[in-house]
Amino acid sequence: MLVSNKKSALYLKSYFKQIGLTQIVICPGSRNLPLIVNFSNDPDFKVYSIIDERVAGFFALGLAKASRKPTAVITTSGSAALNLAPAMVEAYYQRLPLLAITADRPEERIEKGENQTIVQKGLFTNYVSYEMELEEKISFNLFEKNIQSLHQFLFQSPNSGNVHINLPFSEPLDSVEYLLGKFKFNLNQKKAPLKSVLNSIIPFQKGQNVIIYLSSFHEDLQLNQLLEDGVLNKNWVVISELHSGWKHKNLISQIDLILSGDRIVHKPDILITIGETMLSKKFRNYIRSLEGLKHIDVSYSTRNWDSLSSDYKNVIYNHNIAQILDFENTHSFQSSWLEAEIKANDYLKNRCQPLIYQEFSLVHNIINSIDNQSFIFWGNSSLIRYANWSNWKERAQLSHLSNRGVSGIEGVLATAVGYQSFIGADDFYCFLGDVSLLYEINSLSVLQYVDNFKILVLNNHGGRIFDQIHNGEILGETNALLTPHAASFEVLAKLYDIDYMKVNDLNSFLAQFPYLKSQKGKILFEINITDADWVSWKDYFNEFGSND
Ligand SMILES: Cc1ncc(C[n+]2csc(CCOP(=O)(O)OP(=O)(O)O)c2C)c(N)n1
Repeated sequence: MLVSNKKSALYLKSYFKQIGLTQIVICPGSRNLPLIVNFSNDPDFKVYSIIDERVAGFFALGLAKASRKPTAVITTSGSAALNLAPAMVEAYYQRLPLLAITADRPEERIEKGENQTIVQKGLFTNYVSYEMELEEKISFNLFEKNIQSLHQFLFQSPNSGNVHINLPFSEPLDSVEYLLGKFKFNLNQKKAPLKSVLNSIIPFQKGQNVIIYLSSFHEDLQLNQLLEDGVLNKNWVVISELHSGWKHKNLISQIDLILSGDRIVHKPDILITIGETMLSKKFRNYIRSLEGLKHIDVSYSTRNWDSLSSDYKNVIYNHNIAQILDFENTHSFQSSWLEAEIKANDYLKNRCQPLIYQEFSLVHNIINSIDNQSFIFWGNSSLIRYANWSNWKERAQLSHLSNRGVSGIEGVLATAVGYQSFIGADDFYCFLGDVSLLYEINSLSVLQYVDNFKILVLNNHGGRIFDQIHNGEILGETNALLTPHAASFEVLAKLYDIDYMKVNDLNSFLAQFPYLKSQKGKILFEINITDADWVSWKDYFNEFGSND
């Protein structure tokens, strides 16, 4: 097989093969030629070529999210490497095994006026869980030794997080040789000690009541089983967001509605949070208002989320989670929360029937009408909130996905396409706001890697979430928060050769959405919301009043 004569590139490829890392996203460039040669010539790797590093980073993030396996994205040097930053930050907070492999110039050429050169050592320092540099002439033995700690890091848990490997290469970059045979590294994987278990035992007291709040977390059968047992047999109250990966008829989904108006619920003594950032600002404010509340935060790595309560403890998730969460609530505590949930759901049902041509009502209807087993990747901004307010709990077979690591509007489409390219679902939707889609137009180029993909775009002609959460009057005439545009999504669809459909009112939605559902292929479906259709969140639910 033809390979580059750079030893670091050669051994890295062999290591990836040995651990089954086969999905490689390549961003074209010169300095990374040794890596490109090695991966493109080896049929054991599935190689994607993506020009925009920001898109490539998120596409690889989607692959990693779907496969739960280390996935590599390879760039050339300079700003190309830096353009991976948004995806690396997202991977860091979602604890996904995204590996940024950046080619660099040799050390003596850095900061010497060379082209496409920046300081790449420590490029993502605050947002990377493991970083290393591999010298180009590295010996087999040294590589084996150096890779050992990366190996330990990657496989200590499925949620270890992201990695940056920087590889300096000197010229010539295109020297190749034929390689017969293959390398095998001697890799030991020590089991990580179950540290902190003993001092994690929490002294729950009889009569104290606990609420668990689940935001987005990696689906975990052990945890799901524990939660199910808790709500059924120990009066647990579990508030869940739609993308949490756990569904149960007795979970609490309508937290914003429950905390609106005068619905009385029992106050908890202890809050346990599991997962990424919390979507509900109303719940955060509620928790902050409770005096003497204890907060136990279960996470995959150490963090300090002590802003909700001064009595805070971080517990690292591990196999002994059942021993850690050893508590039982009073029956009346659980029933007060379940009653509030039933009332909220009844209210919601009445509020959303019949269907009206308004943003929330349409999102609610879409969740209720798409086929079982469908996947929906939600854009940030208003859409994920609408979805979370819907009765998603009743559609237990749908899979809801999101990028809530840092909640950016960028990269959602590219992540979704990466995810779908790995799972190849029959029905996969990505639902975005118009500004979010325009922000990442380049991501449409990666649709070439999927057969079926439906983009829903809620076109309310600007980033209208700001109309919901801020008082535009203080911003004067220019109101720079709003970004109205006259972009044509039809032209965009043409540009990328995908089908296009548009609805402007209730009748066209009712006629066209069932047709969209029945179709295969790649389709951009625009839901046009004019100012006349636009309704403030406060008006959907008089009691809501939540400014999130
Ligand atoms: C990368 C990034 N830049 C800016 C923001 C701030 N932001 C949040 S929502 C939003 C507007 C999104 O507009 P759109 O996608 O049309 O959705 P809508 O607000 O109409 O729901 C912006 C700019 C962000 N979250 N991420």
